[in-house]
Amino acid sequence: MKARMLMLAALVLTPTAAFAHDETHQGMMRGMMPGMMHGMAQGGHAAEGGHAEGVGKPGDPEKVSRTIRVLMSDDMKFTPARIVVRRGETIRFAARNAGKIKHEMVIGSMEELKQHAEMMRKMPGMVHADPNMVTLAPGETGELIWQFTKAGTFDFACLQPGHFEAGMRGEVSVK
Ligand SMILES: [Cu+2]
Repeated sequence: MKARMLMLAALVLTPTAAFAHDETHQGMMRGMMPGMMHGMAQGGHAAEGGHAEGVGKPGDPEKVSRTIRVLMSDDMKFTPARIVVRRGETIRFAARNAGKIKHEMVIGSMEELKQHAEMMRKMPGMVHADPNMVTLAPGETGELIWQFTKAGTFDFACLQPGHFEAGMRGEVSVK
């Protein structure tokens, strides 16, 4: 009971985290975590904002400031795992999956990523696709264009089941 109260408190304190997910996610959350949905509904967050809104917003491909290459590997690592950008920059993350299993890069707050990872762990077959993420098959390349509008330290992670827990995550410092 105490743990659940803490979770609700965290949700209320992070209004932009994970509340505006697509129908599939919300449907599952409704079924799986009625207490959480209740908390969200009370806060009125469900209808607000977009994905990873607290971190920035989907970038305009015509206004890319620079490209940063990111490698994903089966040892559950992103290379680089520490990225520094300036506030306002629009970054094209050119990601490559150098491994033999599926990986992805999802930008968000740590709270948001943890919740999402938990959902992915419970629903391994879940297909998800949002502007704040890129999912890559083995050997595939892809891109994610994101504008970092706020200063601070933000996170990215691979939310394939178990990968986040195995340490497949990184940080973006926005100066
Ligand atoms: Cu992965």
